[in-house]
Amino acid sequence: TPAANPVDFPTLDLRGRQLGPAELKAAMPRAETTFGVATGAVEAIIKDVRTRGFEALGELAARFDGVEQEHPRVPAAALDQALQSLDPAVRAGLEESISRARTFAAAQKPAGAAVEIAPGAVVRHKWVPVARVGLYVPGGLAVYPSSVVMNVVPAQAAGVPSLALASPPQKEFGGLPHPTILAAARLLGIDEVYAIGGAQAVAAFAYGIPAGEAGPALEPVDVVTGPGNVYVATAKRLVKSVVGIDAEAGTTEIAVLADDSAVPAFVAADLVSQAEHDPHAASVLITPSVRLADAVRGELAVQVAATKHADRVRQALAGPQSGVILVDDLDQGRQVCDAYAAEHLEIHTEDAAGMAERIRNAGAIFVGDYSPVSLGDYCAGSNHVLPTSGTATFASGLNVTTFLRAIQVVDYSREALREVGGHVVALSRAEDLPAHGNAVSVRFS
Ligand code: HSO
Ligand code: ZN
Repeated sequence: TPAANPVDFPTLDLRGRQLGPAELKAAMPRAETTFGVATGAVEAIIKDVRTRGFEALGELAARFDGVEQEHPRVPAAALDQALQSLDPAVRAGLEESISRARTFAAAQKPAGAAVEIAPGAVVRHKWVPVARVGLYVPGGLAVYPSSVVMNVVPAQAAGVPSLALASPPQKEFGGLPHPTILAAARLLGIDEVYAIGGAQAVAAFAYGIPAGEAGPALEPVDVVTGPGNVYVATAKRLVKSVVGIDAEAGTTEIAVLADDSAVPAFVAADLVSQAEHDPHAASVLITPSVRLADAVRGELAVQVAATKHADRVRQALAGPQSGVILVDDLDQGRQVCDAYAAEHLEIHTEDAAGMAERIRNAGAIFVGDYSPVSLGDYCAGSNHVLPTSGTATFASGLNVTTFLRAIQVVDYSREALREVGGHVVALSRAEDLPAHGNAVSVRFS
């Protein structure tokens, strides 16, 4: 093969620098966030949907999606049709993805803590699913039926009884959402699907739309999940005092911690795979080995030249959010991983499993040569909706508990209350809330 053009993939050299956790965090390669730019426009859309319901949705569909629409509900026949027309190989892939995700989700249901704190004094957690979830699925360039699977499976495993899906109307599909999205919904047993785009879908889910001339009501939901552009993210942020939202999904990112035992072709392929999503995607290699870094660069040159979305990948790899971070040793490498808190962290080191145990911050960890991120994107059984932009320091990926609430149940007998009552009275006095203490004493006087 002719020598491919080298790929621009910047280096950050941390060798010999003793940086504390906060300094390390500040040194990490990150894209600037565009925050707040859409707030005004999105506020107007939410207000419009709240006050004018289906009429507003129709106008927004005409304005943003170029389609005529009276009522956004997708007919059941369109869902059936989409599944029938689905490529059999894609259907088989989705079925495998669903089955593996369901197996892991079923095992996630919390057992529920129940403790007899003292004789007759029982406190427990009662886990209850939310009643209704609205899932937004983007349209346009990124049509991700896999994301439908990842959002729906944990909600269903949690026992959520009502699930609705919204995705933008597409002109080329007669005003319906993309057929692959409809097919995925149908495969998962979802029959309530709407052709509504972006911020207006989030607004409709959050506040609901009463029945009217256009047709039946769209009932409000308790939780809105799903990825989307800056408008969707802004809408979710604006409605989150009314409904629960999943963590805001930023642009995808992969970090790879590797030593000389890594296979450069595998590492390069995985960096390219996530860079393919978006020119702003982040691909980061953390290694103490200059030799490995050079070998991965060589592989990138060859692989990027041959990949379909080479322009996008080149931009992502060259961006300020991507590059090689050179470290003194694997221990500093581990500290860098924790400072970066990647959405996806791959570990290609001699003792990959041991290293994975020591990592504290990551959305998901992929252990060893044969657990690439793209496996997790589709068919590992894990979830691909994961915290980005360093939010893995406090947030988790989508899972069954996202859709559950832990209600604390307190059940004391007369004797158990009497035994602890004096302490309640004393504490209530200390807080100058004597009626609190009285609510106990009154039961024994
Ligand atoms: N890597 C993306 C998910 C995805 N990949 C969907 C392919 N399709 C964010 O985790
Ligand atoms: Zn991906």
